[in-house]
Amino acid sequence: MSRSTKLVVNRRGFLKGAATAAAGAAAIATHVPETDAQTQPAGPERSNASAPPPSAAQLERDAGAVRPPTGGNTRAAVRPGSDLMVQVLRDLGIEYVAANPGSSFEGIQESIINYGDPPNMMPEFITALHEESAVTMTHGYGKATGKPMCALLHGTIGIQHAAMSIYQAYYDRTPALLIAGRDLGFIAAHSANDMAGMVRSYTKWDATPKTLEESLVAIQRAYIEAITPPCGPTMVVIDIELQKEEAGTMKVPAYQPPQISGVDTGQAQEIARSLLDAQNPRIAVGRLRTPSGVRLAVQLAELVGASTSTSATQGPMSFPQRHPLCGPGANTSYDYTLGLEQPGTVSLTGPSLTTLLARDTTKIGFGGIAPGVSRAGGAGRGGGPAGRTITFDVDAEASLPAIIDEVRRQMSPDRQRLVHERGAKHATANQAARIEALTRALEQRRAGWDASPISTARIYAELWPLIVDEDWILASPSNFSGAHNSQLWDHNKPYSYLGGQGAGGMGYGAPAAVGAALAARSRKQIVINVQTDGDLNYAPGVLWTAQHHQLPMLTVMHNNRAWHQELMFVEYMCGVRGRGTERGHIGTTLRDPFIDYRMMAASYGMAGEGPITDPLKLGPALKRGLASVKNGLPYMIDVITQPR
Ligand SMILES: Cc1ncc(C[n+]2csc(CCOP(=O)(O)OP(=O)(O)O)c2C)c(N)n1
Repeated sequence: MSRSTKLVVNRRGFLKGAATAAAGAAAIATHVPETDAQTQPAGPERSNASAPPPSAAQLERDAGAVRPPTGGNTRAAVRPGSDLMVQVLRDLGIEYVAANPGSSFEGIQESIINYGDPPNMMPEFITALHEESAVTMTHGYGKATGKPMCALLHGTIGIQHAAMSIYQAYYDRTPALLIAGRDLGFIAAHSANDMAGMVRSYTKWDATPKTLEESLVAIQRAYIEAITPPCGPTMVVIDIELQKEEAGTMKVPAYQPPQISGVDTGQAQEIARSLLDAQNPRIAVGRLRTPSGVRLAVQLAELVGASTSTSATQGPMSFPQRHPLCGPGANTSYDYTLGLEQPGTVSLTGPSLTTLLARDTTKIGFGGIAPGVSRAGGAGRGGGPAGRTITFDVDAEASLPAIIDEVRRQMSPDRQRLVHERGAKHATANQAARIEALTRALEQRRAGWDASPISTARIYAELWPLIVDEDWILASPSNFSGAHNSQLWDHNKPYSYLGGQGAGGMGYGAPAAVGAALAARSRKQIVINVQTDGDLNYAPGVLWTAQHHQLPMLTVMHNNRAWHQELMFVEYMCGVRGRGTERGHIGTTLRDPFIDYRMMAASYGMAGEGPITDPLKLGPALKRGLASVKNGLPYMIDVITQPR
């Protein structure tokens, strides 16, 4: 497909760089990462680079000095195309669309807020102060629910602001639906022939439809691609003209949910037989796709009386941490291990069966690997003795119903008795191991209990009794604040802990917590955000979003007044070079002046308190914060903490 760029005078009467698809070009440009080189134009043709320099008048407009034209050339459709686009989102169950406003999607925005009964509901427009935050909200929401939410991005510039967040969601295998508005007529500098190209290497799929009908199909397809494992963000670029077009009697196409492949019947029979024949089977559970996958994993473990491992303390959608079968079990010599979405599983681009050696271990799933990235798995990994491994590159969640059916079919009274006996022994052993680990953990967390700056362990320890009976989500990554939740809290729901940033990019914690809080608001849950200070300062405006939309989010600052991770690196470098660490704080600390986070939150309208330096004042502050959050309003507690 080839395209050309030419200068034309548009209906609004000024010059623009317009893309014209060559005759016969495919109507929708789509990609999958492996084939985009074949489907996308290469080189300068893909951009406006060949256009002559913009005129003075255009530069004025690009800088916002000229108001958009009104009247004649703005089409006032009776049934605008964007109403149908919003109807598609509604039919897909998209709860929220987050965006920082931009005229390239003014049609869609107007439809969200005015179309339907009631308007601005399913989806609701969520006001973001930065595109990076808007997309990270979809990341947090996606991890909390297993479903995509949507973000709107304004032209090339909105996509570039959002790029890191898109990359992180992709790396984290989180579904998200991104719609980028394009207006080739109004501001050429915000447009390009191939806008999605900027993020193509870390989106799972994209399209630039050429008609309204194709736009509706493309939104549906983008949703399907986002939720089909390996999950990831997808993008549809939609021209402003299509949003404003008169739809007439056009119908919204019916949505067909995807059929997600699991193991076939023969494979399910074999896995069920292995689980039932084994004397001591093990199920190793990584990150499943949705809460229903977690329910199925619990069902299978209980049916076969297998001890299980979980990744619930590393991220969402895994086995409940304190389920009686979760733990090493009564006997750690496992003769058969079934791995469900474990990191390290071989990931290919489509379902395929790879028999590596034989069958002491069976691994199902795409593991902890971003779509399109493959990593070698190895025989004998997964908790079993070195032996033969079979890997099925299909979705574990979609495989579980067939395996469960087969286990039920192959179950005999003798096996049932064995399962009960084994399960009871595992439960006793796991409970004892848990008490021992908890006792040890509590003992360790006493260190520095009364210290000021306040210990990070104390924050988690004081929070736990206050939230134990609530339906909570810990949305923020906890590794920088000691990961004390891993041992002190019980991660018993698919969404208890949402895990890390995805690809380690800072500026994630607060917007991800806001995304999770959007999910929480509709589900009567609460969100805990233990917020590192460096991370918050990338995009603090998201606090305003939390306040504006009245989200149940408690932010407790882990305020160590530094980018402490980097301080440690720089001090190490000073040390190994033998020049002393005295100046390691330069460029790595947030002092002179200190930042006042209570005041920052207050300026966005959010209630809060702090900075707290006296550990005795922490507990009462947390109580007040939770009372606010349970009342549906976010709250900020600034705590001056130990570095880690
Ligand atoms: C976008 C981005 N920029 C820079 C970094 C490098 N980096 C890694 S950790 C870190 C410090 C983060 O500071 P803070 O969130 O306060 O956590 P702390 O290390 O103090 O616990 C930085 C800047 C990064 N990971 N991502």
